[in-house]
Amino acid sequence: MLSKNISTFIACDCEYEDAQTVLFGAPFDGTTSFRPGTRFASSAMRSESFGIETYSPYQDKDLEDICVFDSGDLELPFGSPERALEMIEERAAEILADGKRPCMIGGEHLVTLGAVRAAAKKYPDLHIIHFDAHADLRDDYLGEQLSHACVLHRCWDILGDGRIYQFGIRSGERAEFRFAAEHTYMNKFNFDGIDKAVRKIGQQPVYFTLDLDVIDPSEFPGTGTPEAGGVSFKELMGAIKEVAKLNIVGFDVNELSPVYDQTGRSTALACKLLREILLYFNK
Ligand SMILES: [Mn+2]
Repeated sequence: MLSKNISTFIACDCEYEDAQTVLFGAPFDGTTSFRPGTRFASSAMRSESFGIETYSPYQDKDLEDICVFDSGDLELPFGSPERALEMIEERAAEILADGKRPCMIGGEHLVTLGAVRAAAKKYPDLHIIHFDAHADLRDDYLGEQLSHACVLHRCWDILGDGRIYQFGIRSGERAEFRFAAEHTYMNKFNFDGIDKAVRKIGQQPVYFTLDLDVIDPSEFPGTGTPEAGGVSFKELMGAIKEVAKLNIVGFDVNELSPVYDQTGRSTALACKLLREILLYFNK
């Protein structure tokens, strides 16, 4: 008998019941302020993931030895951020209710809000670790509160002061940096102080959101809002190794835009990074 052609991220073909981590795609880029295209990231990452090895020489671990279930992409409506967020929250909540950890592939960064809403309901003492070039702390963008430029402000609405830790930030309006000084822990430009943050958070539950544009555009050009002066892949790997010490209850990678990835190197980087994250976070 022949079997169905089912596309997953490489080696993420475990049974749902056995999986500790459940992957899903949130192909939404409806509020992207500059250059859209992130809706194609999850499908591009699945197909390009077969260009990387399942084995990590960094960790001497293999995706074949851990249990990740890829539940595919959500079919998100165009033109309704709120409905898209509801569907993302539903999916994340279902995974969390089953005692598993959601791993979401964006999409633009707004998708994070759906998963954070679900995680904060299950874990009222939730914290967020946020890697990004952009502060994403605007209260509104052109009058719209549900925008990828506002996503961390919306998360703050839920979590309040002192629960959001931001790293690598090098872009935003003055008001966002003032907001950060009062309400979040922000480290500009790099990952200095990540070890301190990890110690401070301890074993409280953490949602980790990784906007891939934190990486320098020379290494990662495939994104809608490239911002010069970013971190390197190696620096990011070091920071993720620190984050892995935390109690990560959910995470996402977002803002890969295959449309601007003419050479394919950004997608290849994102795939390798996701492999490393899945292996680091697997306990
Ligand atoms: Mn960003």
